[in-house]
Formats: sequence, structure tokens, C-alpha cells
Amino acid sequence: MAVNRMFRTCPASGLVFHEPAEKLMRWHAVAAVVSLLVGGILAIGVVLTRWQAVHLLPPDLFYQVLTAHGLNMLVFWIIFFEIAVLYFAGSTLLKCRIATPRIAWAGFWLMVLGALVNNYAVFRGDSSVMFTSYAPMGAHPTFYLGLILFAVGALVGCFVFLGTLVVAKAERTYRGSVPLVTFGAITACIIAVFTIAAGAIILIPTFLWSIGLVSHIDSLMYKTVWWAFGHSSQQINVSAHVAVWYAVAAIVFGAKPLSEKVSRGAFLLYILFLQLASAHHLLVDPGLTSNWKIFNTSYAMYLAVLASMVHGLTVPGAIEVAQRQKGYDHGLFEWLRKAPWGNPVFAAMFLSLIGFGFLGGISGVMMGTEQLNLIIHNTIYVPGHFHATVVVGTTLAFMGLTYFLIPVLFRRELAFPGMAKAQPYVFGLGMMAVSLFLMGAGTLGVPRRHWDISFAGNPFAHEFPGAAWLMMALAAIFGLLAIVGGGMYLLITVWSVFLGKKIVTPDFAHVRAKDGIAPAPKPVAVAITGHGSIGAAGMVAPGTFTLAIVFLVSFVLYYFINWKYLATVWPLR
Ligand code: HEM
Ligand SMILES: [Cu+2]
Repeated sequence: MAVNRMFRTCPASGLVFHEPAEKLMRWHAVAAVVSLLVGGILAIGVVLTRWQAVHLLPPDLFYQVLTAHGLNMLVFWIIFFEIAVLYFAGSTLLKCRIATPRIAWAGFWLMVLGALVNNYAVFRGDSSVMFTSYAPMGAHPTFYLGLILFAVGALVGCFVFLGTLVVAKAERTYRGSVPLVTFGAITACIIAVFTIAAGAIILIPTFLWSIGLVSHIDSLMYKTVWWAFGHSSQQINVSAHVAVWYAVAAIVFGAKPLSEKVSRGAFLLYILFLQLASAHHLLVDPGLTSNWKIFNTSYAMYLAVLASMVHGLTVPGAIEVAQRQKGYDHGLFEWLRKAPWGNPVFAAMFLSLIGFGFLGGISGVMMGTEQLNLIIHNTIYVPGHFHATVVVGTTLAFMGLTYFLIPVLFRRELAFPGMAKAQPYVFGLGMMAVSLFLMGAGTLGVPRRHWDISFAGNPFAHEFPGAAWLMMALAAIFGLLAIVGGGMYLLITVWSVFLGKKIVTPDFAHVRAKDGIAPAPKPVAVAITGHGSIGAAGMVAPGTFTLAIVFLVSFVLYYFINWKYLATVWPLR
């Protein structure tokens, strides 16, 4: 089997790119960025309407813009990017040709078609059913059709990734077990296959209902199955961005995980327990028993939370150890103070980790408690929580990875490096503030899913405390700041990729499959594809341990405060 294949080795990083894989990654990344642009423009309309003093859009337009914002961001931006990550973790990290590139292209174009068809449905104006699209609210058939086409395309991408793993194994392009980052991507892929299957089970009948072939969709059943899909898709995001954290720790610091076994075990916990946590979306629904709700959210889910906490500990722990070895060994936090805060790859990743852990994680566990859920269910707290997870967590991590990929994958110099330095802070800190203020307003009862949160002119008026309005205004102002941060990312990436200075590197050359590819002794490639644990015996990372204690104390305090608060909501006199 002496087939010639086209490969190149990036001289700066040592990473190996297969020509068709590289092209696929680029196109998926570009489609992702276009979706982010659309979703970002729509965010302006959402934010300015939620700012009660401005209240920009009329109701029909608001729901339409909100639906399109949610879908372009959480489905199209994130999943296009994730397929690029899968191809990177499969082909590039295993130095392997991508399996069936033609089928991969078919998958890509299906995704593009699906995204266009779904956006068409929403922009027609008769499909403003929000991201969740709960039946019996119905959308135009093309709404469901677009999502189904997109999902099939993504499924094709997952199988091409799995096929690439098989090829890599058969052609022996790597030794031992797959690198940790690839392992994380495999986790994401397995969850994705489950997710898409759940999506098909619910969206296909709903599509048939929208064209009149099915007479009735049970709304409770819809919600239950929809969340098997909706929640699991968030776990794809978590697995993918955690894999990106490990990749960045290796790229920037050459850091090795504290214990590879523990990290891999934590990824496995995601596969086993995350789907069950879907129950936290059904905590106020009738028809399901409290036992079922409490078991799934309070027992099974904590095993998934445990996994995230393991990653949240081992990633900074590994960075701390790597920094201490470089001599930043004074006191508890010199390793962190002397970290490359001006490098956007690192800054984005670290803000993602802190924001995801402290804001997304703590609020998520609070919300997932059956009793406490009552305080915040369907309030603006919920978008506050998930902007900490999918925006600060996933989106910012992907932004950080992009800064690494522009020179390595796109072979262009990063445009506006000064702006790139600031971008993770403007976007990340802005979005953290948005999350906090939305959560604050939600705690005071400000609703979600209603165009006019003041309920003006309704027979049953409700007075919110003045602080609630202040927090909504602050959320909007910081939201605009975050949108500026998103705009900076778009400007930097689009300019770099299309107009940036080309980096001249050795081009693709033929490699005979049986010869394999020469090892690339560059530190980045070695760290990101290598193995090895530091061994966590003893206190190798006291600074990280201290941070973990701060986390635990915040967690306990916040949890306790919410129980106290719950007790005041229903005064018994
Ligand atoms: C650029 C910064 C962004 C801002 C300022 C922003 C702001 C908002 C606001 C204010 C809402 C409305 C909440 C409500 O009234 O119910 C919202 C909804 C939403 N956002 Fe964002 N967002 C941003 C980026 C993102 C990103 C990157 C994602 C996903 C990766 C995302 C996903 C969503 C989703 C899924 C919804 C819910 C839509 C629905 O209820 O149907 N957003 N966003
Ligand atoms: Cu969930």
C-alpha cells in the first residue's frame, strides 16, 4: 500500500497537516466565524431590547431576533468549530490522513445547507419558536428540516473523525494510546452521536407534524426528549472546550497533565453521566416523579460535575507545575502572576476556565437542585448561567485556539496583535459581567421568555425592586462591551486569514503511506501529542490547591445563601 499522500510539517509547531484535512478545517472554521458574525449582530437587538430604558424591538421582531441569535450562536458557530476541532484532533494530532475526504465535504455542505435553510425559516418570520422550539408552538417545516440537514452533516463529520482514528491505528501513525486531547475529542464525538440520535427522535416527528403527516405532538414528551438532545449537546461543548484547555496548556507551557489516567477517567464520567443531567431542565414539569428528578440531577449529575472539577483542577495544576519547573517557584502564586497574560491564546483559555468554573459551574449546581430550581426557573438567571458556560467557557476557549491556529493552520501572521492582546479581556470580562448581572436580576425574579419584562399594562402588575432594573441596564452595557470584544475577534481573524501577511513554510509534499511521517521534534508537537503524568503525589501544585479551596468556599456559601433565600420566598406565618 504505497499510496502517496500530501502532508506538510509546520516548522514553528512541528504539527503535521494532511492537505485535504487542512482544507476542511479551514472551511469549517470560516463557516463558524460567519455564524458568529450573524449571531453577534443579532445580539445587539436582543441586548438593546432587554435594556428596559431602550426597549428597542417590537415583540414579534424581538422573538425572531432572539431565536436567530440562539441558533446561529449555539448551534452553527459552535458545531462548525467543533467539527474543525475533531479533524484537528484526529488528523493533525495523529499525523494521519483524514478518512474519506469526499464524504467529509458532503457533510460540510449539508451543514451549510442546513444552516441556510434554518435561517431562512427564522427570517421568514413564522418560525420565532426560540432555540428550544417547544411544541405545540410550531415553526415552518423548513425550520426543522434545516436542523435535521445540519445534524446529518455533523453526524457525517463525527463518522469521518472516527474513521480517521481507525486509519491511524491501521497505518500505525502514532504509538501507544491516543494523545489526551484526541481522547477528549473522542468523548465529545461519542456524546455527539448520542445527541444527534436524540435530536432525530424528536425533530423528525416534529417535522412530520409541521407538514401535516403527524396529527399531534405531546408537549411533555417533546420537552423530555428534546432535552436529551439539548442538554447533551452542551456536554459536547464542555468536552470539546476542556480538550482545548489541555491543548493550550501543552502549547503555551509544554504542560503535562498531573495524572493522565485521572484526566481520561474524568472524560469517561462525562459519557456516563452527562445525559442524565438533562433532567435538570424538567424540574418543574408535571408527570415526572420527584424521585426521578432528584436521582438524576442530585446524584448522577454530581458525577459529571466531579469530572469538570477534576479538569478544572488538573489543567491549572499542570500549568503551575510547568511554570514552577521554569523557576517561577516563589510563594503560592508567582507561577500565575508570571504567566503570559499578554498572549491571547493563554489569556482566553484561562479566563474561560475561571469563568466556566466559578460562574457557570456554581450556578449550574444551584439550578440543578430540585428545590432551588423553583427560585430561578424561567427567569433571566438562566441565560445568565448559560452565557457563563457556552460563551465564557466554550466560545472564549475556541477564540483562544483560533489565535494559535492562524499562523499554524492558515499560515498567516496575526493581524492587529495589540488588539488581539486585549480581545480576550474585553470579551471575557464583559461577558462575565453580563452573566453576573443577568443572574442577579433573575434572582430578583425578572422573567425570561417574555418580551416585556415589566409586564406594563397587564391586569396583574408586578413591581420589581429598583436593583433589578439597574442590573438589566448594566447587563446591557456590558453586553455591548462583549459585542465589541466579539467584533474585535472577527476583525482580527477575518483580516488575518484573508488579508494577513503570508507565512512562507515548506508546502505539502508526497509521503508514502508505508514510510510514515518523520517525527517532528518541536516542543509544541511533542507536548500536545505526548504522554506522561507528573504524578500528583505530594503537594506539587499548592497554588492551584488554594484556588480550589477558594472555589469550594464560594460554592458552599452560595449554595447556603440560596437555601436561605428559598426559605424567604414562601413565608409560613
Ligand atoms: C456577543 C455577546 C453576546 C451577548 C451580548 C448575548 C446576549 C444575550 C441575551 C441578552 C439573550 C437574551 C436572554 C433573554 O432575554 O431571554 C441571549 C440569548 C441567548 N444567547 Fe446570547 N449573547 C451573546 C453571545 C452568545 C453566544 C456566543 C452564544 C452561544 C455560544 C449565545 C447563546 C444564546 C442562546 C442559546 C440564547 C437563548 C435564545 C432563546 O431563548 O431562544 N449567546 N443572549
Ligand atoms: Cu442542561
